[in-house]
Amino acid sequence: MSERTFVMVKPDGVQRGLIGEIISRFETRGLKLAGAKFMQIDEDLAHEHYGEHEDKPFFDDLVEFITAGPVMAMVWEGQDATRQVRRMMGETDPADSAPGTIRGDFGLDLGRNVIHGSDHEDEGANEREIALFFDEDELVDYDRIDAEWLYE
Ligand code: IDP
Ligand code: MG
Repeated sequence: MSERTFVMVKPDGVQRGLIGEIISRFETRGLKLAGAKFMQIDEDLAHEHYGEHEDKPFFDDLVEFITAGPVMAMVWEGQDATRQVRRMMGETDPADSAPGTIRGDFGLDLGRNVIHGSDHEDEGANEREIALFFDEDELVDYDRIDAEWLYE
C-alpha cells in the first residue's frame, strides 16, 4: 500500500555533504519525493520530535546535536515506504549496520548516524512526524512517470 514517511538528513549528514547521495538512493529506489524543507530545528521542535526519548540518558546530547546545524527534512512516498526507508537506513547504530545501508556506508558512531526515518513499528509515527514538520499545503501530489513500470 502506498504511504508517506518522514525522513531527515541530520546535521552531520548535511555537514558531510551527503544530502545528494541520500536523496539519490531514495529516488533511484523508486520512492517519490512529496516534500522537502532545508531548515534548522529549534529546541521546542527537537523536544517534540524526540519526546519518546525524554527520559533517556542521551536525550540532552541528542537535542544539542539535532539543533546544532541545518537538516534536510523530507517526505517520501511509495509502497511500504516507512519500512523500506528503515531497511535502507540500517540499524540505529552505524556499527551494527550492514554495508549497503545508509548508516552502514556513511557512519561509525551511534550518536552521529546521519539520517532519521519514521519508525515503522510505531503505528502512525510517519504521519505524526510529517505533521510536525510540514503543513499539508507544503506537500505536493503528483505522479512519477515511471510508476507504471515500478509497480505491477
Ligand atoms: P532510530 O533513529 O534508529 O529510530 P532511536 O532509538 O529512535 O533510533 O533513537 C533516536 C536517535 O537517538 C538515534 O538515531 C540516535 O541519534 C540517538 N541515540 C539512540 N540511542 C542512543 C545512545 O545510546 N546513545 C547516543 N545516542 C543515541
Ligand atoms: Mg526512532
